[in-house]
Amino acid sequence: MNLFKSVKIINSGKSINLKRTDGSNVRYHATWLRDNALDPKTRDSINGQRLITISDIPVNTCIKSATLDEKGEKISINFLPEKKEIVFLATWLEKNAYDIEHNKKKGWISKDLKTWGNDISKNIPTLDYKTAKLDKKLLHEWLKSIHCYGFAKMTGGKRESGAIKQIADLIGYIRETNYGKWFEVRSKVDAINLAYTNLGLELHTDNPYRNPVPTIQILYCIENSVEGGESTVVDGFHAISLLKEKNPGYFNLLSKYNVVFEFKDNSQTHLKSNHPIIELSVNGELKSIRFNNRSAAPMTDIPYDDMENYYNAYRLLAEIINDKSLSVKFKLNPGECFVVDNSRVLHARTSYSSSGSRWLQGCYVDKDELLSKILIHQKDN
Ligand code: NM2
Ligand code: OGA
Ligand code: ZN
Repeated sequence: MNLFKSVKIINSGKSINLKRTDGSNVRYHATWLRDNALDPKTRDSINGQRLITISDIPVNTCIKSATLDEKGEKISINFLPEKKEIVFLATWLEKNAYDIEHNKKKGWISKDLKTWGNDISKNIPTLDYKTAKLDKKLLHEWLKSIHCYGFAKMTGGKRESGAIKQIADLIGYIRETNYGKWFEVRSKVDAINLAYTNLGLELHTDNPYRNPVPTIQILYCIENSVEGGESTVVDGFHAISLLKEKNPGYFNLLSKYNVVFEFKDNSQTHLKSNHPIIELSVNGELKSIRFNNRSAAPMTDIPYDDMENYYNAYRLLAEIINDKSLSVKFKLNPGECFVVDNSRVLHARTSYSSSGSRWLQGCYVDKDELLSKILIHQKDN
């Protein structure tokens, strides 16, 4: 495919300008190009890792000549003072272009993600465990939906302790915490955490007091013959977009100030972490939500003048989160589990009776491995 029709050196050799066949332009800096050369002295030809450092690139690096081949597929560049000739593929340059319109709106959501409300109820991404083991393609689709929706279910697992580990292994590496590699979610006396009682739990994300916060969470059902004990999930990113629409000032407040989250288990553990409820990356992308009434500590990082409004903002977000149009409610049956992206999707349970039995196991898994599996599968197909 003919991508480019001409190349020009600009800015006294500090950059090049490539004209595309559609007439648009894209620029690259000399230092950027030199840093990203793909020759075997710059990048190891076996593992692709960079062999040079920034200090190896002369500070006065500039481009002496830049030529486009006839097909418009390759651009060869001669760098001074090194006198080094490097060839770049047009497709590679296009794929890595940075001279583009960057999203500057605060709170934008990656295009890989789809937000949802109650409408997803009839269409919850669900896979049977045995099918997942047999069909790589369906497993991959399921993994992609954990990323895309931050929520999926798996059915048809064994109704026994430890079966959760087999689900975790499909997704990535277990993140061990003070609660163990995985934990028993059952009602017990002298519970160290309200999750280990039969009380209802309001919509929340887990472990906001931990840094980093565990990303993927699995809740796996072994027994659930109680009355109540139903699960609800809500897309926190959807709730945040609605908050931003309704009141941008409130959205700003919740992303601007840290709140404190804390967990104490007297003898063993004392975790404390300061983070905003709405976390944005430096480029404004919506990264995560932390929301947990049970472990929110006194807020001490919000100035007196903003505290009143901060509470109003917090209250409005809670109202949106609890709006029925956002929630997906279901009761887990033995052998079923649900998976959430804990940096995005909130979960809750209703209180349950002391008659019957309810036994869930839970664990955390690192999302980076999930994303890695998705990329690897895309490359292979
Ligand atoms: N458990 C289930 O983050 C929380 O404190 C929620 C977490 C105890 C691991 C419960
Ligand atoms: C948890 C939790 C929900 C449930 O363990 O983190 O929120 O259904 N449990 O018991
Ligand atoms: Zn929880």
